[in-house]
Amino acid sequence: MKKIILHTFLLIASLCFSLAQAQNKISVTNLQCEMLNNPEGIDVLQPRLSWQIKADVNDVKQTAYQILVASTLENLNSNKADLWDSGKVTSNESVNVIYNGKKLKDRDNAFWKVIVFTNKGEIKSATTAHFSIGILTYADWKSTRWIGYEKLSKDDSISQYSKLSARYLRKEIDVKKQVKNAKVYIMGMGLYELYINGNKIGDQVLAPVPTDYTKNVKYNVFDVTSQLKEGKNMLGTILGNGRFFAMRQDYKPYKIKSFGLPKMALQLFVEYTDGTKDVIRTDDTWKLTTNGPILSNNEYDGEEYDARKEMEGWNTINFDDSSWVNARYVQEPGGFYEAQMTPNMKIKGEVKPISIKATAKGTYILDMGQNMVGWLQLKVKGKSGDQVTMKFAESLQADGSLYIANLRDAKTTDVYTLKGEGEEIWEPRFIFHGFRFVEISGFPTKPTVDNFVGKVVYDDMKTTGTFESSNATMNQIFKNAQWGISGNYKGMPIDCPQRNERQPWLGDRTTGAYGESFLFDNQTLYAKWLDDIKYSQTQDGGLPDVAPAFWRYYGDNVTWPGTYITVGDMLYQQFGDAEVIIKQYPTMKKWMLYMEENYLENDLMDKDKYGDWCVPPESLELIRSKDPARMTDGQLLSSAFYYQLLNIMKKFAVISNANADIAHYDDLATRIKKAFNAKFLNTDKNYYANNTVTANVLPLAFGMVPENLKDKVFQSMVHEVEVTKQGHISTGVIGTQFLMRTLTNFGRGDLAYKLASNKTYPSWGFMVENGATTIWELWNGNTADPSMNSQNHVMLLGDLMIWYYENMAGIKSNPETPGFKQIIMKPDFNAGLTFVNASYESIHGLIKSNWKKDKKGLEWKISIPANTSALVYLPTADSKQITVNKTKLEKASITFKAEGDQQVLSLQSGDYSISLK
Ligand code: RAM
Repeated sequence: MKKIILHTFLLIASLCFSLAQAQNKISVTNLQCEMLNNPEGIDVLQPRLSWQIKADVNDVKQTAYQILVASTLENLNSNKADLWDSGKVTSNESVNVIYNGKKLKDRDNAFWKVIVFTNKGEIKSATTAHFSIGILTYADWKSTRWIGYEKLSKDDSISQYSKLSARYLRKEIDVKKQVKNAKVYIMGMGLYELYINGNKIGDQVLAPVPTDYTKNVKYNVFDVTSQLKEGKNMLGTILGNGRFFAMRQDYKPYKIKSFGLPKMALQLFVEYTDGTKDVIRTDDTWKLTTNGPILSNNEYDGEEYDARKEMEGWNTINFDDSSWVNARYVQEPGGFYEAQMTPNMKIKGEVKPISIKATAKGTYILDMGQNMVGWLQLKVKGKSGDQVTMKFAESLQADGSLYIANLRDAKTTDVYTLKGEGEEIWEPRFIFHGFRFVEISGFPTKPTVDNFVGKVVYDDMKTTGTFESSNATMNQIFKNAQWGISGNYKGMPIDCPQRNERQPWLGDRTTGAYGESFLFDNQTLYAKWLDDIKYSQTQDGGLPDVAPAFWRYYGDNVTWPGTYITVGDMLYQQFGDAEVIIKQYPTMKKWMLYMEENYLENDLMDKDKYGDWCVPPESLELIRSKDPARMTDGQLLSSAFYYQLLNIMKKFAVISNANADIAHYDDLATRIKKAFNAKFLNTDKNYYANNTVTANVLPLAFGMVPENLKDKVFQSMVHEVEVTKQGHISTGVIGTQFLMRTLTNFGRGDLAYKLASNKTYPSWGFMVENGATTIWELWNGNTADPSMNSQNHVMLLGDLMIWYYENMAGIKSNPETPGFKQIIMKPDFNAGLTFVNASYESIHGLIKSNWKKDKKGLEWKISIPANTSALVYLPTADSKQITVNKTKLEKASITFKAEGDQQVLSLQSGDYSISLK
């Protein structure tokens, strides 16, 4: 009976849907599970489901949804929701709806769709989506053995410049019957490539994402149903080093973590059409060789490849492996096994070189025209044994040769030895470089730019933001930021891609991650990073400055580890991700208490390590300033930060249902604020400490300044920026994170604009003027000592990108309704720009803000995604001046109110053309 009712309901409903779809052009798309498209092998049993509503008509609101989840596509297509039929749920939530159906288990498959009920009709999702559960039970892994080869070959070395040849593994398997469904679960440490019958599985590169392998090991899952055939099949893998067999083995072993030699574990799970099943697991019948063409692969030093050693057909059944050995059983890496819940890296683009020039030495200098991260593909013809060497660097010296001093001891060199069989095309597999220039030597003929293609490599995430304005410098800074941010995503956010460092430093991303989230869909990457940080916590609660702690820096300061909390806040604000907060809250709380118990003295936190890192120094070759007038007191930094973190923790306590903690955070915050003002606020002169911009901007941004002195302290800061520094930056990594928004929020958007558009030292524009195509590590990056001077570092962006979007474009998520459920559109039209065209693909859909201003007035076109709304601010006290979609505001059916000398319009979803005359 129930079934009949459901079917009749679905029939009537589907008639209504087509009607609604035809009339209103509303569609439901972008179905995601755990913010991933059709993920294989997820790590949770109650995943979150999200969808987007797209509409060509205005004012579309979801009133209810019905989610149908089935164990097969056939079931779903015939509306047999055997896993979960949510029923019609009255709700406007279209993101992060928690699965609440039949209990799922290891390897279960699920197919789903959603019916959305709106004020404009009912719509079913245009497509169906899929997810599968990983292997969550350790017992299901138990009989899968780790295999590898824990010996060095004759050319390998464990040294400062470790060399290790790649491991090649193969295993012939017998597929007995017709395959209905096959999935492979692979842990290949440090990096793997997987082949079936000679074909590479997936288009990921440098997989899996790096972790501290003693804490957690990520497995990747692939549906390989179509790759297997009945009869004999060949599985093949290549194992590279990645972060597992670390690059600098005998160099500071107490500091640099290494995990051993590469190893792997794999399960191939096969279900036949007759319902029977088979599992193929790694064991010592797998064959292995270290004598393949990849002689060395070392992230800092490069890859060496000898094409003469290629083993034609090694990953197919027709190959003689009699010279190979049996793989050995080796120890597990130690960490928990977890399905990787963030996409791997991919080749995300290609760059054609812009020039190639011969040098007096007989080598060639190739210019990519862009400081990029990835590698170079080489096309070459020559004799067997010819050797092409490619050395990578970010810039050139005055004499036209590579500038390599800032790479420190990274050799950044790829070597390709030709087999001499016609045109040979090669690119490395297990390394990457940060480079714009390449020195080519040993090329057998005269190379041209057509012999090379740059491959741009970063995590496979969507570009979500565009930005263009009337200021060319600001536009170029935006492009540089895009290149820099994406290039430094390597399964974790790293500080730089070129020198012998490349570490996931926490402090570089405190608010940077938030700005980045407008440009790239970095949600799953940062959620993974918070797990890395969680796993790096010491027993008593301490957190490191680098996580995963490949470099072991446990210095117990506040500003760097505090990023754990601010990035959580970003995920909540930008993506509405409350689950991540609930998951991380206990670890966050433990760290906050640990710091309080160990380092709070007289209600102040005296634990700082890096100061306001990298302020513009007193002389141009310095890396770090020694001038007390430029530096900000460490106790001030750590106390202000800790105060700010307490406020965020208050919010998290509510989200995590830990309300009992709030009183403590509150009490502590009140005490710190009091002690802070007593110690640092100079009430005669109305500034903090030594009156650096950073000393004033933190208490202003964090709401620590007594109400009656707010304006005065702000004026002290303005005087420093505007008069003393003549409209230039004087802040480092800490102060710059709050600078632009604070200037604007307190009414001096024009001064923020001056900083953003400046071309003279120190400024972002100065980098652009000096040929930068990414963001430098140092304001004086063109003159400073090379020992710490990367040309592709994103930490100095501070809050600049947030300011571009929230304050210039006017695209901000209302903190009350995280994830852009309600958008605050409040551009500062008077800062100095005359137009902005910006867009942001939020989790609810595409937001656009295009405004232009001239003597006649303001024209503003905006798009608000379906099922969201916006508060739109117009700079006039007189509502009669406003027209919306050619109708006078007062005659349009739009709610609005005056707020000071602005009008605030409450707009529902859709496209609007607003003019102010
Ligand atoms: C350097 C890097 C990094 C920074 C640390 C403190 O190693 O520049 O970005 O966070 O110092």
